[in-house]
Amino acid sequence: MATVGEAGWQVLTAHGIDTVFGNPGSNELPFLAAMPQGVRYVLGLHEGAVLGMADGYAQAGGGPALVNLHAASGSGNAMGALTNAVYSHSPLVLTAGQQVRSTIGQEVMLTNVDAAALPRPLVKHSAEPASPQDVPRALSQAVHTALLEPRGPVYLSVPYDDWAAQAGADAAYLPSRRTRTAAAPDEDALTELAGALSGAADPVLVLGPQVDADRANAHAVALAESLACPVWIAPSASRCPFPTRHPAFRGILPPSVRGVSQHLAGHDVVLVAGAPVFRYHQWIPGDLLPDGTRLLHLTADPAEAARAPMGDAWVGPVGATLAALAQRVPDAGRPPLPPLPPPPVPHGAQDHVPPQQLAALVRDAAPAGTVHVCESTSTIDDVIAQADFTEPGSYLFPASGGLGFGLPAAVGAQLAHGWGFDGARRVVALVGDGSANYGITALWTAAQYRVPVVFVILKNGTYGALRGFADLLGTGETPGLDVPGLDFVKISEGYGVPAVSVRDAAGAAAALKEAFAADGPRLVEVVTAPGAG
Ligand code: TPP
Repeated sequence: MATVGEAGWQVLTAHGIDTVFGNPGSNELPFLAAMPQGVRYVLGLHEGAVLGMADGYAQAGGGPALVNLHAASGSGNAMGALTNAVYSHSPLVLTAGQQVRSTIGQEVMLTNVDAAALPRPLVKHSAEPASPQDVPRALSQAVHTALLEPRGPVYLSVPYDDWAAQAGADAAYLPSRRTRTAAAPDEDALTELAGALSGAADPVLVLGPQVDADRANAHAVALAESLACPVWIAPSASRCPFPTRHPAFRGILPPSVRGVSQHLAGHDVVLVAGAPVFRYHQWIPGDLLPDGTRLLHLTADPAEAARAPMGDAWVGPVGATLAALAQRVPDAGRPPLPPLPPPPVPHGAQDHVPPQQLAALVRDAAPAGTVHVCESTSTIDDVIAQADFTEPGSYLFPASGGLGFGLPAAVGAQLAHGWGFDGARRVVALVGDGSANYGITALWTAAQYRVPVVFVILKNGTYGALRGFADLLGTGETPGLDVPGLDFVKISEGYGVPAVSVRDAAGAAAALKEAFAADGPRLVEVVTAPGAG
């Protein structure tokens, strides 16, 4: 007869789970002791980094990622990073160790009091099984729930004495179970959407992260070419759903009501696919839509459909629906859009490299298909303007805006891409000198597991995005806006990642070339504003 630990791990490995991202405590040791051969444990030194790594791993690899956290305190540390995983629809299975079942009521040390309630507003499902024998089934439920559309993180708290208990015979049914969401688009939806798009005089596509997650970028291109229409990325983009050098590509919509509305003016039909309507960020009020514009919304997430303030929504598989629309919508007979002129690359002085110039240098130094994990909050438009993304999965950004994603997610993404071995994709992290501090311990994991991420720190000495907000809100000079005195070379070397600091374009180009040629992680600190070094 199997133990609960053996039966539980059989469920996990049956779903292809071969990696645990974790930071352990006493409550978790029995679970880890039952870990079968062939499963690798990736240690993160802080739970925010643990979760960010798992998020990057799941987004880059497309499968579920298992996270193991220490009771309430470890779960709490992971909570900020969890907000990103919710909005990136990452199928994360979070497990947390609980104290011995018979002692939970006494609230002995390290009891996770009311454990299932702890992450509840964020996760799709949260539970603590009512008996040891229910643990394998609860794990199975957790994995299926995380993977069923709309995907998302789930949480399971397990008392640590459960793992050694005898499993029930029923557990044998679990490993081979499969659950599926309907993969075919709805015929009525296709007819309506195709009719509205082909009948439009001046349509526009607004694409979101789900298009990229579904690897439907090429279908979006085909549809845009049939319609001869411009394509925008939805505001606050966490992925890039369209090739950035395609003539139809227009960039990211600004994250405000008025900004979106102004950019959509003149279009009679807008199809928003695979994004919420909309992830506004800056409060600049205005009309939700321009006069005479009809908004059609295609999403896999019923909650996204329901909470939108305008438009008609269809809930269904985003990638498959775009593929079918691309087949069904006839060529509009309009001339193709002329491409936008390539953006000029600003040149810095001897003492700094402007972000857009740095983005161009990274583009030129990175091997084709490199995944860009970006968390330099005031320079996203610069990166997108210079980028030459052709493949799905080329770009990741924290989906809820919670900082601490960039460095860890880059490590997780590189692990999903097989350490970059044998021609597998490389990963570069473009992270601000403010953002880097929230997930800095990921450098240690990169060093210890020799994960060859190129970490680029954009050093401007300030929280640039907040300075932008201070201008917008008219709040002037508030406290807490600058981050002077950080030496990322020393910090990086302290965690075991070789690093250099550069302040001119030639130095940056040389350092990037060397970093991409290395067989382990490298960090390049680049001064991006005058006086920041
Ligand atoms: N804390 C968390 C966990 N998430 C946040 N989004 C913030 C604080 C608020 N915040 C948003 S942008 C930002 C801060 C602190 C500044 C980031 O600065 P940096 O990484 O240097 O990039 P820059 O804006 O200068 O380009």
